[in-house]
Amino acid sequence: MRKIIHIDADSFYASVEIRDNPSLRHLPVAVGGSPDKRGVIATCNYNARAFGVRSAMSSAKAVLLCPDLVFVRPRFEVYRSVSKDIHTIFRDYTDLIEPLSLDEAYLDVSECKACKGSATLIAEEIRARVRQDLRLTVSAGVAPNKFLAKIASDWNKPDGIFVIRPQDVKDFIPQLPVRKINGVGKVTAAKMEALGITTCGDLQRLSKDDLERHFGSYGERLYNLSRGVDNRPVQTEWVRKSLSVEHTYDHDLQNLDAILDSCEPLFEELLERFNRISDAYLVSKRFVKVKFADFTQTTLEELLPGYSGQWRSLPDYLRLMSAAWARQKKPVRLLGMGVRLRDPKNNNLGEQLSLF
Ligand code: DCP
Ligand code: MG
Repeated sequence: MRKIIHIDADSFYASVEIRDNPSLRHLPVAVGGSPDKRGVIATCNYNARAFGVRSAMSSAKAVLLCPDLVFVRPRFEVYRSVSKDIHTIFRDYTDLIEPLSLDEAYLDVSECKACKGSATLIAEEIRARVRQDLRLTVSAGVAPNKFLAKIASDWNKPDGIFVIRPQDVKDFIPQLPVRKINGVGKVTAAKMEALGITTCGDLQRLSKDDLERHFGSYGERLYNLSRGVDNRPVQTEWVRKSLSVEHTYDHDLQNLDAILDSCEPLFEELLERFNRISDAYLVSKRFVKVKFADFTQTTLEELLPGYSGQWRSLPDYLRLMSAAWARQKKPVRLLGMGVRLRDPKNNNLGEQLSLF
């Protein structure tokens, strides 16, 4: 069973603007183009939403709904930089992060050991840290999959959290309106309503065949979602830049022989780890790391000019390790070895780089 958190910042652009200009705090605020220049609203704070102002609305219509609306020009560089700061907090809990936009992301925290592994406490901690460090609020949804986590983050918005535990899914899902399902827009919702379907519970009464007859290739997905089933993985855009293994020894290794003897198990472990990552990665360099007993350390790496499989050579690692050790010739507390990787997306795209 996975533990997924969906995080979505509250009225993101507007909250950043109000944070940086507190005199706006109690006013209805919209970020976007001004009404006299046929501008559009990117977002607005909840105060403005009470008047019916919404994202993507024309600014002209927004001032009709809310005559006192304060317009602020967007500062995208600032939002991008805040987004990076939020992701830095995320990365203290997991590397499995799928950004959906600047202010929204899925986190797979199934393997996270923080907060005794409680996804709910992790989500609360992330919310608290964003509030303290960045003076912004984010809402969180915690659930066993992406579909439910996203619904959950919206449930108690703004500045809220909602948790759907695996055992809660069966009771939660039947009452859920179909329009909460990602992919069910106005047209599909109307079609469903004509069939007497307004909730996931109604959908559950249709067979897979019925759903496919009415909704085509989307039918099977509806069958699963209406039961709270969603196996899509959290897909990171994160690219591994290196892979390495290291070991700290109980007793310092006193001489080169002891060091070289310790290399083979490390090399085996490196091969094993390498075989577990995507085979799209190519190796550009091999490297070794030596930490001496006095905690000084050195790394030595070498470029692999030929085909990338040639990094798999224990004698070459031994040669590199000897050279690294020879820099100080002292007892050693830690040895490491690894490879630097090429971005799999750029393997055949050398020319594309020149475009930038
Ligand atoms: N955005 C935009 N145009 C839209 C929708 C959004 O420019 N049509 C921008 C402004 C938002 C940001 O993207 O601040 C994030 O979008 P959200 O849908 O998450 O909206 P908010 O964060 O503003 O509000 P909420 O509290 O509902 O998440
Ligand atoms: Mg948001």
